[in-house]
Amino acid sequence: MNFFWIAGLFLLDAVCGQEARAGNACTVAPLGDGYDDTDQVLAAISQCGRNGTITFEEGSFNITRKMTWELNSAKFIPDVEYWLNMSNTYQVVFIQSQSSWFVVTGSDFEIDAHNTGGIQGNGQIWWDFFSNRTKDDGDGRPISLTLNNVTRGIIRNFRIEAQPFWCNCVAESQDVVYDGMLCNATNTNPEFAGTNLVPNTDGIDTYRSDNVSLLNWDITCGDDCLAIKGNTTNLLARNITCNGGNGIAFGSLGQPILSKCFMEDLKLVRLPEAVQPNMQFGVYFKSWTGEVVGILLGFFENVTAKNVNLDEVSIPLLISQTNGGNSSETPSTLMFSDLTFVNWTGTAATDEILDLVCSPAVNCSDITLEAFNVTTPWDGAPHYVCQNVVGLFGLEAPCNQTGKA
Ligand SMILES: *[C@@H]1O[C@H](CO)[C@@H](O)[C@H](O)[C@H]1NC(C)=O
Ligand SMILES: *[C@@H]1O[C@H](CO)[C@@H](O)[C@H](O)[C@H]1NC(C)=O
Ligand SMILES: *[C@@H]1O[C@H](CO)[C@@H](O)[C@H](O)[C@H]1NC(C)=O
Ligand SMILES: *[C@@H]1O[C@H](CO)[C@@H](O)[C@H](O)[C@H]1NC(C)=O
Ligand SMILES: *[C@@H]1O[C@H](CO)[C@@H](O)[C@H](O)[C@H]1NC(C)=O
Ligand SMILES: *[C@@H]1O[C@H](CO)[C@@H](O)[C@H](O)[C@H]1NC(C)=O
Ligand SMILES: *[C@@H]1O[C@H](CO)[C@@H](O)[C@H](O)[C@H]1NC(C)=O
Ligand SMILES: *[C@@H]1O[C@H](CO)[C@@H](O)[C@H](O)[C@H]1NC(C)=O
Ligand SMILES: *[C@@H]1O[C@H](CO)[C@@H](O)[C@H](O)[C@H]1NC(C)=O
Ligand SMILES: *[C@@H]1O[C@H](CO)[C@@H](O)[C@H](O)[C@H]1NC(C)=O
Ligand SMILES: *[C@@H]1O[C@H](CO)[C@@H](O)[C@H](O)[C@H]1NC(C)=O
Ligand SMILES: *[C@H]1O[C@@H](CO)[C@H](O)[C@@H](O)[C@@H]1NC(C)=O
Repeated sequence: MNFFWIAGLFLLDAVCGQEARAGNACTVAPLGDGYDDTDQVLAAISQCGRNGTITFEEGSFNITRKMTWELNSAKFIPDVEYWLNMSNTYQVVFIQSQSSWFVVTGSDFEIDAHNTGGIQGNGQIWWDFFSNRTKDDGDGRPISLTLNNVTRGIIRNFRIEAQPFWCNCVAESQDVVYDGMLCNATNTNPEFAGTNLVPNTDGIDTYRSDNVSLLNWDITCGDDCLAIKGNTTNLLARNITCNGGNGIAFGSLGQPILSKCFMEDLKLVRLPEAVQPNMQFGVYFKSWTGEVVGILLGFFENVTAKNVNLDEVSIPLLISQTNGGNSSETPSTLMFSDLTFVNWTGTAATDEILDLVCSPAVNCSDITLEAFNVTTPWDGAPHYVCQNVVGLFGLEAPCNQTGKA
């Protein structure tokens, strides 16, 4: 059974639920500007919320008071072709023109799914469908839950099963708390065992948002567990488990500013090879070369990652200022400074523990390691790459000038 309740005054933009499978079917269409949709949504939930299907037609629902949603409706069978048609999803997220299924916007609300409700993304159908197709940003695969233009919103104990694409996105928002979030993109089709069938299933992408807290997250995915993108400031992430994927990413195209990100109690867990072969990075920072995007004026500063436990992570800590480019291109001018990594334990899957490849154009400055004790396989000597770093504190052994690759 799926429950969630919503309090406060906000607009719910929903595109969801086709095809009734059993029981009653209700369809709710937004009444339109100036009207209140709360009564009709509650009526549909009481009529069709058990063993039924509620279809929210495209549009904005004006929910003006606290309500309880009791839903079994998440069991719709997605028609991939239908959802790929951009007319059937929202394009509110400006990063790379992504599509969204549910968009929540507004202020002073709380959505509590009590760990039983949320979104069934039916990802397997999508992953299989895209297994032999090109996957591009903005190709229409929907973000499961999008918060856009939110002020003071709380999402609590929410579950998103089998996200086809990004699980969450928060954009253009401030003072948002996510407390309790589960996302699980796990391939179960034996045909694709041992491959990463689930790329782009990021736990969350944050964009142009201030004061977002991510608390108590459990993410299984084949891509970035958290992707902190352009103009995210004052981010707090605490008690985050990332199962498989690429780890925690900082980086974006454009002229991004990322500042004051504090993360603690992070766990990166490698899954069995047949389920998900990637557990690529612990925390990584990427920027693009100057030539690709023109002159970059952004900076990443004051990022802390504390109490990080790694389980066979390929490269625990990486800064790459040539992501997607090649060495003949203009170096990136994105500046990294004041990065602190405290109390890192556990194991790496290679001896490349630290790989800081900073741009010769601007250098990285003030990188501090404290109680940074990640062990290499077979206890081999760790390999530390540090290029163009000014002010590196706390590294026990001298740097190796270049990587081994
Ligand atoms: C929402 O409903 C209220 C009445 O409860 C109305 O005053 C308001 O204009 C409606 N808002 C929108 C955006 O339709
Ligand atoms: C849903 O239907 C199934 C079988 O038709 C029944 O066993 C079950 O009790 C129903 N659940 C609810 C919540 O009504
Ligand atoms: C997409 O959906 C719109 C609106 O339902 C429809 O008019 C259009 O023909 C669809 N496009 C395709 C390629 O199916
Ligand atoms: C992809 O695979 C499906 C069957 O799994 C097949 O029907 C389809 O033609 C293939 N598409 C391409 C572009 O190869
Ligand atoms: C964001 O929401 C506020 C109300 O909370 C509204 O006034 C504003 O127009 C919205 N901005 C956009 C870009 O939709
Ligand atoms: C994720 O889904 C897979 C496949 O359905 C399941 O085996 C696994 O237990 C799930 N993980 C979590 C944390 O729910
Ligand atoms: C950490 O988050 C998980 C959910 O992902 C939760 O089960 C656990 O209780 C949390 N731990 C603490 C110390 O709050
Ligand atoms: C980030 O903010 C800066 C300064 O306000 C602005 O110049 C830049 O365009 C913004 N970048 C993005 C990606 O929003
Ligand atoms: C760095 O960020 C933390 C919050 O994570 C904040 O308390 C501290 O004041 C910031 N330091 C600077 C120099 O801005
Ligand atoms: C270091 O982090 C681990 C979790 O990864 C935690 O159990 C331990 O208490 C932390 N140590 C200190 C000194 O904070
Ligand atoms: C580093 O971790 C290893 C394995 O957990 C442990 O044996 C060693 O004592 C630790 N070293 C320090 C300096 O804490
Ligand atoms: C860095 O690499 C390790 C393992 O590859 C070596 O054991 C170190 O000797 C080397 N250190 C330097 C300063 O080059």
